[in-house]
Amino acid sequence: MLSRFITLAVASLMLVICACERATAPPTEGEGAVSVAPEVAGKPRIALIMKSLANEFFLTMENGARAHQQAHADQYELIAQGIKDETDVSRQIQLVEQMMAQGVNALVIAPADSKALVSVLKRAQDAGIVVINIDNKLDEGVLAERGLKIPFVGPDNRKGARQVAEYLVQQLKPGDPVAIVEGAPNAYNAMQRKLGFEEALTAAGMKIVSSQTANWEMAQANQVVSGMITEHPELKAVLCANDSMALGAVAALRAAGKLGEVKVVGFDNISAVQDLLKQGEIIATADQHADQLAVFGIKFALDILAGKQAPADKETPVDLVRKP
Ligand code: ALL
Repeated sequence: MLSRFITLAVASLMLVICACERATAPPTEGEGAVSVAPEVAGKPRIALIMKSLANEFFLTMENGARAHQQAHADQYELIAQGIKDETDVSRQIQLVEQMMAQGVNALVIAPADSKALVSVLKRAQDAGIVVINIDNKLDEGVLAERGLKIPFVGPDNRKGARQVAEYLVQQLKPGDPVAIVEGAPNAYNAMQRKLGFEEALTAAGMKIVSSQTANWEMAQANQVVSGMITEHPELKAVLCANDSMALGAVAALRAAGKLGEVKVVGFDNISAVQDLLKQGEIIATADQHADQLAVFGIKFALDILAGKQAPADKETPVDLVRKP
């Protein structure tokens, strides 16, 4: 009797061990394979990992994703997470680890740093989780080094920034001194926007007298722009890589009594800049349709989870928005 019981107990234990191994087994098509459809029991759980929720851009993104999930509640569950501070890269890495521990089926992520997130995302992919990169592209060199393929969904930031700057220069004279306020230096989209600004400014013969980062943050941009106008009192325009920083720039100009004298442009088209656009305190921005960005990523993830072929990168729209 006792021996029969022991045999049964050992047999069930073996079954449990086998089941766990199956659940955690990595995809079989080699490292970085994204076309494998992981087995999903019940509705898939998709984690959306964003950056600073203090930035309206990401709230809009989250709301868009939630609306999509509610309209497709029979198809998937959504867990949306963000960090408090734009540059808190280690917190974002922890979030990915937490989502892995919770056993999500897919991760849709806007990385705060294009290089530093690659390692943890590789671990996620190795564990069989579908990973989709949105908004800010991961560094291609680092991905290639690690043998990783992750589909990217997002706009051409260089093109968007160029459009904004081309509009601005129509209101300036060749040789006018201008300055750039850059996003986080470790973010690929920040680098692309800087390049787009520079291209249009140089082509129109503007003089770039300063280019500094304010890490996407309003308060930092306020400080940076105060310094710029003290050092270059003849400044004619400030090009900001996002709207949060454009708001900081406007605050600095207002405090210095230079509003109107120095033109400001941004990027994102958040609702907080709408009044300033009307008043011409910010003359242009770029709309990258934050409400749709995560949704595109979620749709990609659902396709892969359903065993459809892995989609290639997807370029999403970015449009110039001018003073109405
Ligand atoms: C970028 C976005 C936005 C945003 C910024 C701040 O990735 O594209 O322009 O303002 O993150 O984190």
